[in-house]
Amino acid sequence: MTSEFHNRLSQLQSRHRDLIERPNHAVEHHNGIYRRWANPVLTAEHVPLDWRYDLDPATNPFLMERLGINAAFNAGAIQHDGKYLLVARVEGVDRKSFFAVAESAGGVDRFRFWDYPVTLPQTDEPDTNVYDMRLTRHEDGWIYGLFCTERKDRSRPDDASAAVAQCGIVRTRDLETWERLPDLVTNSGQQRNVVLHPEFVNGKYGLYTRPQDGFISVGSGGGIGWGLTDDMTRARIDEEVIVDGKLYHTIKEVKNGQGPAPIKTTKGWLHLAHGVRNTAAGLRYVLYMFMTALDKPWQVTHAPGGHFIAPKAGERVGDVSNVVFSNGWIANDRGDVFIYYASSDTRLHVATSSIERLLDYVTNTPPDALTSAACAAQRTELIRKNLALKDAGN
Ligand code: M1P
Repeated sequence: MTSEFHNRLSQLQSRHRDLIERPNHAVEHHNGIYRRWANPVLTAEHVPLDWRYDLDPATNPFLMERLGINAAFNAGAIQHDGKYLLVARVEGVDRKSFFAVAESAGGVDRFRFWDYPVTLPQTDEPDTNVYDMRLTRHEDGWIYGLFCTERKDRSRPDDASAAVAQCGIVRTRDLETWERLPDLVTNSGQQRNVVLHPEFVNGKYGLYTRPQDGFISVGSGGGIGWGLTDDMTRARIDEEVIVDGKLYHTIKEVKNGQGPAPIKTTKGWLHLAHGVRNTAAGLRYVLYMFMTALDKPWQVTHAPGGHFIAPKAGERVGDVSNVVFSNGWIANDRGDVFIYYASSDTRLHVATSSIERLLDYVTNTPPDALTSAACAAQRTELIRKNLALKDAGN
Protein backbone atom coordinates (compact mmCIF):
# COMPACT_ATOMS: atom_id res chain seq x y z
CA MET A 1 0.00 0.00 0.00
CA THR A 2 1.47 3.39 -0.97
CA SER A 3 1.58 6.05 1.72
CA GLU A 4 -0.74 8.24 -0.38
CA PHE A 5 -3.33 5.47 -0.53
CA HIS A 6 -2.91 4.75 3.16
CA ASN A 7 -3.21 8.42 4.22
CA ARG A 8 -6.25 9.02 2.09
CA LEU A 9 -7.95 5.88 3.38
CA SER A 10 -7.40 6.80 7.01
CA GLN A 11 -8.71 10.34 6.33
CA LEU A 12 -11.82 8.94 4.65
CA GLN A 13 -12.37 6.50 7.49
CA SER A 14 -12.02 9.05 10.24
CA ARG A 15 -14.28 11.54 8.42
CA HIS A 16 -16.91 8.82 7.98
CA ARG A 17 -16.63 7.70 11.61
CA ASP A 18 -17.00 11.30 12.84
CA LEU A 19 -20.13 11.73 10.73
CA ILE A 20 -21.77 8.49 11.89
CA GLU A 21 -20.94 9.11 15.54
CA ARG A 22 -21.91 12.79 15.56
CA PRO A 23 -24.52 13.46 18.25
CA ASN A 24 -27.61 15.38 17.16
CA HIS A 25 -29.52 18.04 19.06
CA ALA A 26 -33.02 19.46 18.83
CA VAL A 27 -33.22 22.98 17.49
CA GLU A 28 -34.04 25.44 20.27
CA HIS A 29 -36.82 27.41 18.60
CA HIS A 30 -39.97 25.49 17.68
CA ASN A 31 -43.68 25.96 17.07
CA GLY A 32 -44.93 23.81 19.97
CA ILE A 33 -46.05 21.07 17.57
CA TYR A 34 -42.71 19.39 16.75
CA ARG A 35 -38.99 20.03 17.02
CA ARG A 36 -36.58 19.82 14.13
CA TRP A 37 -33.16 18.30 14.84
CA ALA A 38 -30.06 20.15 13.68
CA ASN A 39 -28.28 17.52 11.57
CA PRO A 40 -29.70 15.29 8.85
CA VAL A 41 -29.91 11.67 10.08
CA LEU A 42 -28.90 10.22 6.69
CA THR A 43 -26.98 11.68 3.76
CA ALA A 44 -25.02 10.23 0.83
CA GLU A 45 -21.94 10.58 3.04
CA HIS A 46 -23.41 8.17 5.62
CA VAL A 47 -23.24 5.32 3.10
CA PRO A 48 -20.36 2.98 4.03
CA LEU A 49 -17.05 3.52 2.26
CA ASP A 50 -16.93 -0.08 1.06
CA TRP A 51 -20.16 0.50 -0.90
CA ARG A 52 -18.47 3.29 -2.82
CA TYR A 53 -14.73 2.63 -3.03
CA ASP A 54 -12.66 -0.32 -4.18
CA LEU A 55 -10.42 -0.54 -1.12
CA ASP A 56 -7.81 -2.71 -2.81
CA PRO A 57 -4.65 -0.68 -3.60
CA ALA A 58 -3.76 -3.15 -6.37
CA THR A 59 -6.94 -2.41 -8.35
CA ASN A 60 -7.57 1.15 -7.15
CA PRO A 61 -4.18 2.81 -6.52
CA PHE A 62 -5.68 6.34 -6.52
CA LEU A 63 -8.42 5.28 -4.09
CA MET A 64 -11.12 6.60 -6.40
CA GLU A 65 -14.80 6.39 -5.69
CA ARG A 66 -15.87 3.64 -8.11
CA LEU A 67 -19.62 3.52 -7.45
CA GLY A 68 -20.63 6.97 -6.18
CA ILE A 69 -23.75 7.66 -4.14
CA ASN A 70 -25.87 10.67 -4.99
CA ALA A 71 -28.41 10.79 -2.17
CA ALA A 72 -30.02 8.99 0.78
CA PHE A 73 -33.58 10.08 1.48
CA ASN A 74 -37.31 9.07 1.59
CA ALA A 75 -37.05 6.29 4.20
CA GLY A 76 -39.65 3.91 5.55
CA ALA A 77 -39.34 3.53 9.32
CA ILE A 78 -40.13 0.93 11.97
CA GLN A 79 -39.13 0.03 15.51
CA HIS A 80 -37.86 -3.53 15.59
CA ASP A 81 -36.15 -5.42 18.44
CA GLY A 82 -35.89 -2.10 20.30
CA LYS A 83 -33.98 -0.38 17.46
CA TYR A 84 -35.09 2.44 15.20
CA LEU A 85 -34.77 1.13 11.66
CA LEU A 86 -34.97 3.07 8.42
CA VAL A 87 -35.33 1.53 4.98
CA ALA A 88 -33.82 4.36 3.01
CA ARG A 89 -33.97 5.17 -0.66
CA VAL A 90 -30.28 5.21 -1.55
CA GLU A 91 -29.58 6.59 -5.00
CA GLY A 92 -26.38 5.90 -6.92
CA VAL A 93 -24.81 8.45 -9.22
CA ASP A 94 -26.31 6.27 -11.99
CA ARG A 95 -29.77 7.50 -10.86
CA LYS A 96 -30.90 4.04 -9.78
CA SER A 97 -32.29 3.78 -6.26
CA PHE A 98 -32.11 0.76 -4.01
CA PHE A 99 -33.23 0.05 -0.47
CA ALA A 100 -30.88 -0.15 2.49
CA VAL A 101 -31.54 -0.56 6.20
CA ALA A 102 -29.90 1.83 8.66
CA GLU A 103 -30.29 1.44 12.42
CA SER A 104 -29.99 3.66 15.46
CA ALA A 105 -30.47 3.04 19.16
CA GLY A 106 -32.11 6.40 19.88
CA GLY A 107 -33.80 7.37 16.61
CA VAL A 108 -32.29 10.85 16.23
CA ASP A 109 -28.64 10.20 15.40
CA ARG A 110 -25.87 7.62 14.84
CA PHE A 111 -27.75 5.81 12.07
CA ARG A 112 -25.49 3.11 10.66
CA PHE A 113 -26.21 1.12 7.51
CA TRP A 114 -26.24 -2.67 7.76
CA ASP A 115 -23.40 -4.43 5.91
CA TYR A 116 -25.31 -4.95 2.66
CA PRO A 117 -28.22 -3.20 0.94
CA VAL A 118 -31.55 -5.05 0.66
CA THR A 119 -31.59 -7.84 -1.91
CA LEU A 120 -34.94 -7.23 -3.53
CA PRO A 121 -36.39 -10.26 -5.34
CA GLN A 122 -37.82 -9.49 -8.79
CA THR A 123 -41.15 -10.34 -10.39
CA ASP A 124 -41.40 -11.66 -13.96
CA GLU A 125 -41.22 -8.05 -15.09
CA PRO A 126 -38.02 -6.67 -13.51
CA ASP A 127 -38.05 -3.20 -11.93
CA THR A 128 -35.97 -0.49 -13.61
CA ASN A 129 -36.05 1.68 -10.51
CA VAL A 130 -37.55 1.28 -7.02
CA TYR A 131 -38.13 3.83 -4.28
CA ASP A 132 -40.11 5.16 -1.30
CA MET A 133 -40.87 2.06 0.75
CA ARG A 134 -43.68 2.32 3.30
CA LEU A 135 -43.37 -0.23 6.11
CA THR A 136 -46.43 -1.61 7.86
CA ARG A 137 -46.38 -4.04 10.76
CA HIS A 138 -49.69 -5.72 9.96
CA GLU A 139 -51.82 -7.56 12.46
CA ASP A 140 -51.45 -10.69 10.26
CA GLY A 141 -47.88 -10.94 11.69
CA TRP A 142 -45.89 -9.83 8.62
CA ILE A 143 -44.00 -6.59 8.05
CA TYR A 144 -44.97 -5.39 4.58
CA GLY A 145 -42.98 -3.01 2.41
CA LEU A 146 -44.94 -1.25 -0.33
CA PHE A 147 -42.86 0.77 -2.77
CA CYS A 148 -42.92 2.35 -6.18
CA THR A 149 -41.65 0.17 -9.00
CA GLU A 150 -40.89 2.10 -12.14
CA ARG A 151 -40.51 0.61 -15.62
CA LYS A 152 -40.25 1.95 -19.17
CA ASP A 153 -43.62 2.69 -20.76
CA ARG A 154 -43.42 0.26 -23.68
CA SER A 155 -46.49 1.79 -25.33
CA ARG A 156 -44.35 4.89 -26.05
CA PRO A 157 -41.12 3.45 -27.45
CA ASP A 158 -40.00 6.78 -28.96
CA ASP A 159 -40.07 8.66 -25.65
CA ALA A 160 -37.04 7.65 -23.57
CA SER A 161 -38.48 9.32 -20.47
CA ALA A 162 -41.93 7.66 -20.64
CA ALA A 163 -42.35 5.55 -17.52
CA VAL A 164 -45.02 3.61 -15.65
CA ALA A 165 -45.21 3.62 -11.85
CA GLN A 166 -46.87 0.77 -9.98
CA CYS A 167 -46.96 -0.50 -6.41
CA GLY A 168 -44.43 -3.25 -5.68
CA ILE A 169 -44.95 -5.39 -2.56
CA VAL A 170 -42.57 -7.32 -0.32
CA ARG A 171 -42.93 -8.84 3.11
CA THR A 172 -40.48 -9.85 5.80
CA ARG A 173 -40.24 -10.84 9.45
CA ASP A 174 -36.76 -9.51 10.16
CA LEU A 175 -35.96 -6.90 7.43
CA GLU A 176 -33.15 -9.20 6.30
CA THR A 177 -34.99 -11.67 4.08
CA TRP A 178 -37.67 -10.28 1.83
CA GLU A 179 -40.37 -12.18 -0.05
CA ARG A 180 -41.54 -10.48 -3.23
CA LEU A 181 -45.27 -10.62 -3.95
CA PRO A 182 -46.99 -9.67 -7.21
CA ASP A 183 -47.50 -5.94 -7.82
CA LEU A 184 -50.81 -4.41 -6.77
CA VAL A 185 -53.47 -4.48 -9.49
CA THR A 186 -55.91 -1.55 -9.68
CA ASN A 187 -58.05 0.07 -12.35
CA SER A 188 -55.78 3.13 -12.42
CA GLY A 189 -53.16 3.53 -15.19
CA GLN A 190 -50.42 4.23 -12.65
CA GLN A 191 -50.00 4.12 -8.86
CA ARG A 192 -47.55 5.73 -6.46
CA ASN A 193 -47.60 6.34 -2.69
CA VAL A 194 -49.55 3.16 -1.89
CA VAL A 195 -49.58 2.32 1.83
CA LEU A 196 -50.96 -0.69 3.72
CA HIS A 197 -53.27 0.01 6.67
CA PRO A 198 -52.01 -1.88 9.77
CA GLU A 199 -55.29 -3.60 10.69
CA PHE A 200 -57.85 -5.72 8.88
CA VAL A 201 -61.00 -3.83 7.91
CA ASN A 202 -64.04 -6.12 7.64
CA GLY A 203 -61.63 -9.03 7.32
CA LYS A 204 -59.77 -7.46 4.37
CA TYR A 205 -56.51 -5.63 3.84
CA GLY A 206 -56.99 -1.85 3.47
CA LEU A 207 -54.72 0.15 1.18
CA TYR A 208 -54.26 3.88 0.73
CA THR A 209 -53.63 4.50 -2.96
CA ARG A 210 -52.88 7.39 -5.30
CA PRO A 211 -54.51 6.77 -8.66
CA GLN A 212 -52.84 8.75 -11.45
CA ASP A 213 -53.05 9.02 -15.23
CA GLY A 214 -49.43 9.90 -15.95
CA PHE A 215 -46.03 9.29 -14.38
CA ILE A 216 -45.55 12.79 -12.89
CA SER A 217 -48.98 14.31 -13.42
CA VAL A 218 -51.94 12.69 -11.69
CA GLY A 219 -54.18 14.14 -14.42
CA SER A 220 -57.84 13.56 -13.79
CA GLY A 221 -56.88 11.04 -11.07
CA GLY A 222 -55.23 11.91 -7.81
CA GLY A 223 -56.19 12.37 -4.22
CA ILE A 224 -55.43 9.83 -1.52
CA GLY A 225 -57.58 6.82 -2.36
CA TRP A 226 -58.68 3.78 -0.35
CA GLY A 227 -59.47 0.25 -1.43
CA LEU A 228 -59.71 -3.27 -0.04
CA THR A 229 -58.14 -6.55 -1.08
CA ASP A 230 -58.77 -10.06 0.22
CA ASP A 231 -55.21 -11.24 -0.14
CA MET A 232 -51.80 -9.53 -0.13
CA THR A 233 -50.23 -12.42 -2.06
CA ARG A 234 -52.44 -11.44 -5.04
CA ALA A 235 -53.36 -7.88 -4.13
CA ARG A 236 -56.12 -6.46 -6.27
CA ILE A 237 -58.35 -3.43 -5.68
CA ASP A 238 -61.47 -3.26 -7.80
CA GLU A 239 -62.93 -0.12 -6.29
CA GLU A 240 -61.17 2.95 -4.94
CA VAL A 241 -62.84 5.78 -3.02
CA ILE A 242 -61.11 9.14 -2.45
CA VAL A 243 -60.23 9.76 1.21
CA ASP A 244 -58.61 13.16 0.75
CA GLY A 245 -58.86 14.90 -2.58
CA LYS A 246 -56.97 17.66 -4.39
CA LEU A 247 -58.41 21.10 -3.71
CA TYR A 248 -58.11 24.44 -5.50
CA HIS A 249 -55.83 27.03 -3.90
CA THR A 250 -54.66 24.81 -1.06
CA ILE A 251 -51.33 23.11 -0.36
CA LYS A 252 -52.57 20.02 -2.25
CA GLU A 253 -53.92 21.67 -5.35
CA VAL A 254 -51.86 19.68 -7.88
CA LYS A 255 -51.49 16.33 -6.11
CA ASN A 256 -51.11 14.67 -2.74
CA GLY A 257 -50.14 11.29 -1.34
CA GLN A 258 -50.29 9.30 1.88
CA GLY A 259 -46.99 9.36 3.79
CA PRO A 260 -46.29 6.47 6.18
CA ALA A 261 -48.93 4.06 7.53
CA PRO A 262 -51.24 5.92 9.93
CA ILE A 263 -50.72 5.80 13.71
CA LYS A 264 -53.59 4.47 15.82
CA THR A 265 -54.65 6.67 18.75
CA THR A 266 -57.62 6.64 21.11
CA LYS A 267 -59.28 9.39 19.05
CA GLY A 268 -58.64 8.16 15.52
CA TRP A 269 -55.94 7.34 12.96
CA LEU A 270 -53.28 10.05 12.63
CA HIS A 271 -52.13 10.53 9.03
CA LEU A 272 -49.11 12.28 7.59
CA ALA A 273 -49.23 13.11 3.87
CA HIS A 274 -47.62 15.33 1.26
CA GLY A 275 -49.35 18.02 -0.72
CA VAL A 276 -48.06 19.60 -3.92
CA ARG A 277 -48.75 22.89 -5.63
CA ASN A 278 -47.21 24.49 -8.68
CA THR A 279 -45.24 27.73 -8.65
CA ALA A 280 -43.19 29.74 -11.16
CA ALA A 281 -40.15 27.97 -9.62
CA GLY A 282 -41.63 24.48 -10.08
CA LEU A 283 -43.53 22.11 -7.79
CA ARG A 284 -43.52 22.75 -4.05
CA TYR A 285 -43.99 19.73 -1.76
CA VAL A 286 -45.07 20.21 1.86
CA LEU A 287 -46.29 17.82 4.57
CA TYR A 288 -49.72 18.00 6.16
CA MET A 289 -51.74 15.94 8.64
CA PHE A 290 -55.30 14.72 9.05
CA MET A 291 -57.22 12.21 11.16
CA THR A 292 -59.63 9.45 10.12
CA ALA A 293 -62.24 7.53 12.11
CA LEU A 294 -61.05 4.48 14.03
CA ASP A 295 -63.72 2.20 12.57
CA LYS A 296 -63.71 3.84 9.12
CA PRO A 297 -60.11 4.74 8.24
CA TRP A 298 -61.28 6.14 4.89
CA GLN A 299 -63.37 8.88 6.55
CA VAL A 300 -61.62 12.12 7.50
CA THR A 301 -62.73 13.49 10.88
CA HIS A 302 -60.20 16.32 11.32
CA ALA A 303 -58.10 18.24 8.81
CA PRO A 304 -55.96 21.11 10.12
CA GLY A 305 -55.51 23.85 7.53
CA GLY A 306 -52.19 24.44 5.78
CA HIS A 307 -48.87 22.68 5.98
CA PHE A 308 -47.40 20.83 8.94
CA ILE A 309 -43.78 20.88 7.72
CA ALA A 310 -42.52 22.94 4.77
CA PRO A 311 -38.96 23.12 3.44
CA LYS A 312 -36.88 25.53 5.50
CA ALA A 313 -33.41 27.11 5.04
CA GLY A 314 -30.96 24.52 3.60
CA GLU A 315 -33.78 21.99 3.20
CA ARG A 316 -35.04 24.07 0.29
CA VAL A 317 -32.14 23.17 -1.96
CA GLY A 318 -31.18 19.84 -3.49
CA ASP A 319 -31.69 17.63 -6.52
CA VAL A 320 -35.40 18.45 -6.59
CA SER A 321 -35.56 21.73 -4.68
CA ASN A 322 -38.43 23.00 -2.53
CA VAL A 323 -39.54 19.51 -1.50
CA VAL A 324 -40.19 17.83 1.82
CA PHE A 325 -41.44 14.26 1.67
CA SER A 326 -42.09 11.64 4.34
CA ASN A 327 -42.77 7.93 4.10
CA GLY A 328 -41.66 6.97 7.61
CA TRP A 329 -42.48 7.78 11.21
CA ILE A 330 -42.23 5.87 14.47
CA ALA A 331 -44.38 6.19 17.60
CA ASN A 332 -42.57 4.51 20.49
CA ASP A 333 -44.18 3.04 23.60
CA ARG A 334 -43.66 6.32 25.52
CA GLY A 335 -45.85 8.13 22.98
CA ASP A 336 -42.92 9.98 21.39
CA VAL A 337 -43.17 10.36 17.63
CA PHE A 338 -40.13 10.45 15.33
CA ILE A 339 -41.00 11.98 11.97
CA TYR A 340 -38.45 11.14 9.28
CA TYR A 341 -38.73 13.59 6.43
CA ALA A 342 -36.48 14.11 3.45
CA SER A 343 -35.60 17.46 1.94
CA SER A 344 -35.32 18.18 -1.76
CA ASP A 345 -34.83 14.50 -2.69
CA THR A 346 -31.31 14.66 -1.21
CA ARG A 347 -31.10 13.92 2.54
CA LEU A 348 -33.16 12.70 5.49
CA HIS A 349 -34.01 14.64 8.67
CA VAL A 350 -35.90 13.92 11.86
CA ALA A 351 -38.44 16.02 13.75
CA THR A 352 -39.85 14.86 17.08
CA SER A 353 -43.23 15.31 18.68
CA SER A 354 -45.63 13.18 20.71
CA ILE A 355 -49.00 11.54 20.16
CA GLU A 356 -50.47 13.99 22.69
CA ARG A 357 -49.16 17.05 20.83
CA LEU A 358 -50.10 15.72 17.40
CA LEU A 359 -53.63 14.97 18.60
CA ASP A 360 -53.90 18.50 19.96
CA TYR A 361 -52.57 19.89 16.67
CA VAL A 362 -54.90 17.83 14.49
CA THR A 363 -58.05 18.30 16.54
CA ASN A 364 -57.65 21.97 17.50
CA THR A 365 -56.06 23.62 14.46
CA PRO A 366 -58.76 25.32 12.39
CA PRO A 367 -59.38 23.80 8.96
CA ASP A 368 -58.45 25.69 5.79
CA ALA A 369 -61.26 28.23 5.43
CA LEU A 370 -60.61 28.21 1.66
CA THR A 371 -60.92 31.95 0.88
CA SER A 372 -58.87 35.00 1.86
CA ALA A 373 -61.84 36.62 3.59
CA ALA A 374 -62.70 33.52 5.60
CA CYS A 375 -59.03 32.94 6.54
CA ALA A 376 -58.63 36.58 7.66
CA ALA A 377 -61.83 36.20 9.72
CA GLN A 378 -60.36 33.07 11.41
CA ARG A 379 -57.28 35.09 12.32
CA THR A 380 -59.31 38.09 13.49
CA GLU A 381 -61.22 35.77 15.82
CA LEU A 382 -57.93 34.50 17.30
CA ILE A 383 -56.64 38.05 17.80
CA ARG A 384 -59.93 39.13 19.40
CA LYS A 385 -59.71 36.25 21.87
CA ASN A 386 -56.09 37.08 22.74
CA LEU A 387 -56.80 40.81 23.18
CA ALA A 388 -59.72 39.98 25.44
CA LEU A 389 -57.40 37.83 27.53
CA LYS A 390 -54.92 40.73 27.72
CA ASP A 391 -57.67 43.16 28.69
CA ALA A 392 -58.71 40.74 31.40
CA GLY A 393 -55.16 40.94 32.75
CA ASN A 394 -54.02 37.44 31.74
O1 M1P B 1 -39.63 14.73 -6.27
C1 M1P B 1 -40.55 14.79 -5.24
C2 M1P B 1 -41.24 13.44 -5.02
O2 M1P B 1 -41.92 13.08 -6.24
C3 M1P B 1 -42.64 11.86 -6.22
O3 M1P B 1 -43.76 11.95 -5.38
P1 M1P B 1 -45.25 12.13 -6.01
O4 M1P B 1 -45.56 10.87 -6.71
O5 M1P B 1 -46.21 12.39 -4.91
O6 M1P B 1 -45.14 13.30 -6.91
C4 M1P B 1 -41.76 10.70 -5.79
O7 M1P B 1 -40.87 10.41 -6.84
C5 M1P B 1 -40.95 11.01 -4.55
O8 M1P B 1 -39.97 10.02 -4.38
C6 M1P B 1 -40.24 12.36 -4.65
O9 M1P B 1 -39.66 12.67 -3.40
